[in-house]
This record gives sequence, C-alpha cells and structure tokens, in this order.
Amino acid sequence: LHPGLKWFGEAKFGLFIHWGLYSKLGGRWKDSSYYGSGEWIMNRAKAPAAEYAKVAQSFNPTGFNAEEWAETARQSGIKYMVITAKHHEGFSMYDSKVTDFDIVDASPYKKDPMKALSDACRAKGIQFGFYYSQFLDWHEPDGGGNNWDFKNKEKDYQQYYRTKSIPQLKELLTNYGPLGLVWFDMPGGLTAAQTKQMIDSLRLLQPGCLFSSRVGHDLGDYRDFGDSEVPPVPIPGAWESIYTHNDSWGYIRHDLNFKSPEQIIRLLGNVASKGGNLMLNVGPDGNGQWPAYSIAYLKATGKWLQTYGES
Ligand code: FUL
Repeated sequence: LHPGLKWFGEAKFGLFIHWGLYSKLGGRWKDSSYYGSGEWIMNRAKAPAAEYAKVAQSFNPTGFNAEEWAETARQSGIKYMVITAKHHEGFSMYDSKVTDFDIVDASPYKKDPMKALSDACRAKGIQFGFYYSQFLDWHEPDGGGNNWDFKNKEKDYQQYYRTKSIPQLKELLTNYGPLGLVWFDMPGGLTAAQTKQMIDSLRLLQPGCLFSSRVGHDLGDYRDFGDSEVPPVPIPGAWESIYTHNDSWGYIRHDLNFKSPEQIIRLLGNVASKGGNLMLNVGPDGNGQWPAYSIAYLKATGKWLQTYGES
C-alpha cells in the first residue's frame, strides 16, 4: 500500500486552488466577457501567446498572505490543499529555473508564493500538494493544445516533456518540502511505458507523494472522478470528487453563484458516505485575495464540522 494513502484516506475535505494569470483577467479578455472555466480564457479567446504573456507584467498579487490562506483553510476543516503550480496557460506560479515565464522572473511581484504557502500549510498540519498541467501548455510551441498560434508546426511533445514538464515537476518535488500529492491533469502525448518511466523518475524524489489518476494510463495512486461528479454508489479504494465553489475554477469577477455552507455540507456528506474525499475549489483574484463569499462560507462550513463532524 502507498504510504500516502493513510492521510488521504482519513482526510475527507480538501481545498483546490486555481490561481494564475487568468485570475488577473477575471473572465474578461479585450471587450469580451466569459462565464465558467476562467482558467480556459486564453483558449476560449484564442489569445495569441505573446500577447497573453504580457498579462504577467501587471500581475502583482500584493494582497496574497500565505498564513491567512492556511489559517482560513484550517478553520474550515480542510486537511489538504492543492494549488496550481502551472495550469494550461503555461505560466509558472513559482520560482522556476526551467523558464523565465514564471512569477519571479516575469511579474513585478518577484517572490515565490508557493514557498510561503507550502511552509504555512505544513505549519498548520495541512497536507500540501501541487496541481501541474503536464501536457497542455498553451505558451509553448511544443506543448499540448495551442493550435491557434502554433498551427503550421509539427509538435514535438517529447521535446516539451523533456525540456519543461519533467524538469519542472522535479523542481516542485525538490524545492517545497514533502508534498502530499501531485495533481496531474489532462494526460496526453505519452505512451503507458513513457508515463511509467516519468512516474518512476519522480517517485525517487518523494516516495511518500501521491500522484492523481489524471497522470494517465491508470497509473495514478488514487482515483479522481470527472469535474463535479459524485459516484451514485459507494466506491472502494482511494478516490476524490472535485467541485467548484461558484461556477468556475479560476476567478471570474461576475460569478457570484457560490454554494452555501449548507450545500457544501450536503456535498461533503454525500461524498464521505460513499468513501471519498471532497476537494472544493477556491479561485483567488489577481491581487491574491479569495472571494469574500468563499472565506465566509468555508469558515461557516468549518464551524459546522467542528460542532457536528466526527473529526
Ligand atoms: C480540468 C481542467 O481543464 C480545468 O481547467 C480544471 O483545472 C479542472 C479541475 O480540471 O481538467
């Protein structure tokens, strides 16, 4: 049995955080407004990579406070936190030596928020993990998914994995202390044997770290269902349901459709009764602040759990 499955099996409640350049856009690109999946805005607007990358020049989340995030999570009854180190847009939200398209090199913020957040979570007994988009990368000519800029090009996915994805995953597994998990997403471009080889090389760095099923080819350590999906019947083994708090993973300024504490508690009960964990998402804005409703409703959920929950 994987050693990480012990904490995972007891956790019940996790927090997902989608945070990147799209958070600064908040669902608006040029004169158009988008609803849902704010983190897909680059793709939906077919924004040219070079132009989209300029958003970094004014991305300065001075309102970010790692202790506050971790404390809010703790008070909410959260046992693990998973944050986007790099989403499909290709921007690295941590200090990466593999690229200059990262928060330290390309933004005025110049600090590594992941360092502070990983430390703050561990200090409060919260397992910390990274989401990493291993295949889709709309910034890179050889990354998966961007066929609007790089359309006349034969993509070399192997090259992309070799020069960006795998070296970055190694950075994440080396520089941020013991990770609870790496949340891979949207597999592609690798055979089962290649995926296994990648996983084996990463496992050496942190044998205790779990890998999500979206690493592909059934090679994950636990199972994720589709976005916003709870299985209809109890499921054996380690698994997780993921949900948005409003209607988007990434911050959307004009989306106020937040699930109430009562809805969150029902969802938690539904998932837990079938044997899984619920990982609920929060989308902080471009300044590094959570929507006020997320803070209030999560804290209210925590209060309820403290009074009526089992742990
Ligand atoms: C999906 C992604 O494409 C979405 O943007 C989001 O990250 C969700 C949790 O997983 O596969």
